[in-house]
Amino acid sequence: MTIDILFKGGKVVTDSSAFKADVAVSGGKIIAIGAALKPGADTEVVDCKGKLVLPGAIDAHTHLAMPFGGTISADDYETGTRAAACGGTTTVFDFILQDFDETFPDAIRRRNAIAETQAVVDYSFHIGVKDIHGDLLSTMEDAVKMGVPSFKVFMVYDFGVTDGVFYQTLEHAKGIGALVGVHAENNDLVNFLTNKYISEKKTSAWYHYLSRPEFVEGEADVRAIQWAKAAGAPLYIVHLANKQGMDAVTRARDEGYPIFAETCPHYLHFTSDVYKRPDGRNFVCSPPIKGKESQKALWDGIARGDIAAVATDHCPFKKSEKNWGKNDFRKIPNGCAGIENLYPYILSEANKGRISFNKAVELCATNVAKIFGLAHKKGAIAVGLDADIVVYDPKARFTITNKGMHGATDHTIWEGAALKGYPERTYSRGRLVFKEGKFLGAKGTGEFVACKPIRLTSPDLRNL
Ligand code: DUC
Ligand code: ZN
Ligand code: ZN
Repeated sequence: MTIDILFKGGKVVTDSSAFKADVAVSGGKIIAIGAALKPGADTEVVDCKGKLVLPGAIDAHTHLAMPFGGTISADDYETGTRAAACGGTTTVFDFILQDFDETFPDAIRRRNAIAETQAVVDYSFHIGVKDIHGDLLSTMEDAVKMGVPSFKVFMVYDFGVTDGVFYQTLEHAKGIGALVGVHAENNDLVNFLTNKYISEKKTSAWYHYLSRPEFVEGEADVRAIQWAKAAGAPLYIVHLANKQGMDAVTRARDEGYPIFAETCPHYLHFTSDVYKRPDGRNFVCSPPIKGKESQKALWDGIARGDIAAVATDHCPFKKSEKNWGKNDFRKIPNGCAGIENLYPYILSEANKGRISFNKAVELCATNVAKIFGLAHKKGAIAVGLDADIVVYDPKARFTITNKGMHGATDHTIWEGAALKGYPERTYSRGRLVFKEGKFLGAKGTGEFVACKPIRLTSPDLRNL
């Protein structure tokens, strides 16, 4: 087989090893990994000396062009995936919010019609469940057959579900190879605390945090785990941000339950103090960023292996939209940009010595592929997988600025953050989509990735 691209002389990093090797790519796939591989006459040789050769990240959690908070999130499938590519992310999972009375396959078709014309890297979906009346729940099987075996319920927001619907969804999902994710916060408490602070004229962004403090999320995590255990179903807790929830996840996993937790870079880097800043509204997301103790619990959870994945919850809004809530935190659209910062931030933390590079790869790529049923195509540097490859320069220095980002947002909560190391190149199925700060991909070249049915029966992903 002719070699199209040869990554020469770099250090290949997987979730469990790191070794000097060349990586050969043909037809968009990795075809060989080994010492001193020989290029053909037409092979493009990429000099990777002093560089790491990594699998592209898989962002398990994005909201692209999502109607939310009285507007639509600022990045669509084109600009969002463009930013992803420039941060070394080669697959994104986007949330489709089901419409009321809509079957799950119809929801997939509705969003995929847009995504397939816009995406610049590969993508897949989770479905946000709003309505299971009548036969709607049974259309989950068809979604699984279409390659979308992952669903999410919200315990908050006006479209959130009751505990009964949540439980029914878990029970139904487990038998058909589907996985349920959950946004866990206690809706009644959020409403009570919000009304209380507003009636006391406490309206700044700080009260967004105080209306959704640690226990509001922690209680819901405990409850969600309780339902999953009772239903005998696996559970994926999205954007975990608090210690009580982290402890509950660890306990359940120690007992052998297939409970998986995802956290986000903003919970690992910032604390709730950001809500006291004059621009605190720009950090408003839900769940809000918590205090130091929770942040430490999340890093400890990563070290123990009880955080399975780090993803962005990318849901950016323009400054002018964030400003709607200058004097009323209820009017701030919830969400922040992060899709371009995920891999650079986590890899930088590895480069600074907080975690290993293997762990960074595990959290941002390999585990995500295993959990969501796409390890047959993505998530590792391995023969037969898609050539989704990042060449990473550990010596680079990078300061995040909104100007240097490639999405459609006009500000970033990461402004000024200093990173050690940065992606130099990103390849999506062997196509160069990012090189030395410049986007080189093309609209509509990203493809839908069909995920396999998900059957997680233990907390251990190592043998999958
Ligand atoms: N939280 C956010 O901050 N934005 C999007 C949806 C969510 O749950
Ligand atoms: Zn959420
Ligand atoms: Zn989200």
